[in-house]
Amino acid sequence: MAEYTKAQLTELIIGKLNRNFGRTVDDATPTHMFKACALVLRDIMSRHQMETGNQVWEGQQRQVHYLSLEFLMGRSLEKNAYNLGLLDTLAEALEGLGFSAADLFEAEPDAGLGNGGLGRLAACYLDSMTTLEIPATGYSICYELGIFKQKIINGKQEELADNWLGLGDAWLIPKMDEAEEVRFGGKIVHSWVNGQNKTEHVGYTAVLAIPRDMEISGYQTKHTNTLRLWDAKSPLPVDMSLYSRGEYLKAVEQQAMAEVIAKVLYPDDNHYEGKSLRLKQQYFFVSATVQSIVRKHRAQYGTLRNFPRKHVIQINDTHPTLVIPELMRIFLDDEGYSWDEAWHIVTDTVCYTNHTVLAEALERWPQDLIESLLPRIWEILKEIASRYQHQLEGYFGGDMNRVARMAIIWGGEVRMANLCVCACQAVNGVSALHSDILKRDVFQDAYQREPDKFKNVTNGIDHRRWLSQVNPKLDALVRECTGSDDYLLHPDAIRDLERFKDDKSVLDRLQAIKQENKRAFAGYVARESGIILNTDAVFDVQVKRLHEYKRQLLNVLHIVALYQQLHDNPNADFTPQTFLFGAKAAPGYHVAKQIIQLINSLAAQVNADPICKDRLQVVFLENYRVSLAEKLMPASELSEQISTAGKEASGTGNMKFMMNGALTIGTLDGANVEMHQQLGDENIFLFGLTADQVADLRRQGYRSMDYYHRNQVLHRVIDQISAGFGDGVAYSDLTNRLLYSAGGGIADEYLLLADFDSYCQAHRRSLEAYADPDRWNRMSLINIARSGIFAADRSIRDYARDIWHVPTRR
Ligand code: 26Q
Repeated sequence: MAEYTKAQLTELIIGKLNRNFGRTVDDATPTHMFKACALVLRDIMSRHQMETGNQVWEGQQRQVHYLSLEFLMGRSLEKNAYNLGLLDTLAEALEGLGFSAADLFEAEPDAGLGNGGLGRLAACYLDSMTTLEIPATGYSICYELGIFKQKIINGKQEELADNWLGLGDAWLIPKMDEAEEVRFGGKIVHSWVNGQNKTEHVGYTAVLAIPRDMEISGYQTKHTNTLRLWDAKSPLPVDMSLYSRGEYLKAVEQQAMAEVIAKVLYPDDNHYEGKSLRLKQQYFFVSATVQSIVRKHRAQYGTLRNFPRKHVIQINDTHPTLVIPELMRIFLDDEGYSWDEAWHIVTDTVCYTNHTVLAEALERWPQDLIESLLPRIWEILKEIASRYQHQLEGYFGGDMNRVARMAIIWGGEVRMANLCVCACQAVNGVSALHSDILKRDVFQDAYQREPDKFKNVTNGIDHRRWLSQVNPKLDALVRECTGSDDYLLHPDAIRDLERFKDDKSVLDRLQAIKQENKRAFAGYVARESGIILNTDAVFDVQVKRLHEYKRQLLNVLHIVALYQQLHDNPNADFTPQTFLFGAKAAPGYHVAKQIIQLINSLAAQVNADPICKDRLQVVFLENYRVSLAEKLMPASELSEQISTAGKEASGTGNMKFMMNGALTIGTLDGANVEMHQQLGDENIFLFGLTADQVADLRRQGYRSMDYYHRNQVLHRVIDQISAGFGDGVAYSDLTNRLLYSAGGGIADEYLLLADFDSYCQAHRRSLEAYADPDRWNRMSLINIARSGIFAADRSIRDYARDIWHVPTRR
């Protein structure tokens, strides 16, 4: 793969500096240098793309189209250099030019086109699909502003705009000639022309969708895929002075609509809000994508009859669901196919992945909104819904409750998940437990009718990025112990590491690597924030979006208990612990923001208390994001995965920690269940109610107040939080939610109090293990050795075999 020498790369970089920026090496800034390197790698990938694209075309292979409103790509320069086998050569070339590769990598802004797990999963899957040589394209929106930057000011979250283009667009190639037009509003006119039904859309507002393509490299392959990001532009020129009255208003409308559509990523994670702009974003990207796929297909095959054999469309949660009626629209209105012909093609093509069972995250769009914004789509939706309704009535007979539960349009709303379940070839959950819950609970009626439609594909992560790239010392140890770098393309091979579980020298090296990574991370934190982390303490880490179901507040309860214990017994033995948090809250999620403030109040209290010195430390890491996770994972020792059982669909952070040798304290939720299956009771710190026990307890009537009264420690912790700490901010709003029901909700909806005692015990078990370094290091090694099945390559092979029916490399 290393087809370039240092001299060649140097020449290419200088060429870019000269031609694109009018600079010599001497007057180039790091920004120029970063861009020049990005353009050089981009050219290499474009060449690969042309070569492999031709093979795909000639082989007429089935292609995967991965539709997602989010791709949380992070940084690309180091990734692409790694995949192309140019990491060392590039570093040498840069050094020769007086620049450090590490500094340039660090200068790249994260492409933050996603919120959290769902978006990062899509990014990991692009890497694996490309590495496994699957012809695949990702589609999303080229948001001008990605996920906001988080500042903590006076302990509170403030949001800043994330203007990532400018540097980040070095990777993007605009393709004006592949623009598509997307139509909103207006009216539908049906007429008969020569005995044929003709459908016409009049009075609409048009928006131009322009692709800004990002080339995606794979590891040790020339196969190259594309992430197509749609930018929105008005179809009219900016100067509107010449327009007559009617055109003028239309023109202003079109400009306004175009400017706003690709402006900003919605920062809600696991929460649905029926905002019309969000619906416009969804249709904009879906319509442009479908037109683009169909246009290329027609150009290659001249017919759409073979469409399902050549394409599979994977929809990442319900956000791109409108792809279903949009495909119908094109087959019916543009191709003139009958309803049944069109329906067969569509339903043979589309597959759906569910990522959540939280009721507040299920998309249900008001029908009036859809009708006025997307009149033709609305007609098609009504037809799909009414035909489905008939089938259901036939199948379930008089059981109108079930028919109502499964309805696509109900009570003035369009239910996207039900539409997906109706129309898709396959429906999958993202962990074994989650997929079971979908079958037994959320989609139980559909499951009874069509059991074979329901599948599981447990999530995975890009292990080349999340182990080999971010933790080079561990990567070196793995290679040495397993005797090769086979694990990079065959993640199962990492299992070989287990042969060294009783090898004292390997265990010691593992510990030394962790210690060095902790120091490196502490250095970074000191430079960025001035905070000095205690690297002799256990690094206990909870990083993920802030959500009540993820229970950051349970973590806080435990820390407050430790704090009180220290005050009660200042001279007792105490294992030093540093608790690290990182989390963004959705800007409108008030409770989540209060929890962030609480963590910061607690941190201020604990870190300033002399009793806690060198023993207890609490740090809130500002602006948690992909590039911060990359520094943190290698330094982590204890991974907090403590969601209420049944609520976290999978989790993927849990896998990143495991691969980097952190041990997990967690509930039997999401993919933790499968981690436990791999590890056994002895290599993970499990606690808390199971999903079934949670359901039982809720049925019996959960009373959090009983736990408050029965557990003295818990009682005191809650009283302290309610009163607040030294900064004078009281948190009784938060503690009241744990103790009292309000507004129809139940007290302590996520059962923190029910799990508190068990959680504290699990922490004590973890400290016992930590006190015995050999035992801890052995557990850590076993975690790494058994993490192979959580590689995204495994997930993508599952999708390829069970859902997409496409071949993979080797
Ligand atoms: C929907 C409508 C309107 C506005 C926003 C949204 C929206 C946006 C993002 C709804 C949900 C999301 C994100 C969900 C998400 O990240 N889910 C996570 O997916 C991961 C990958 O499968 C799982 O590992 C996590 O368990 C799951 O929480």
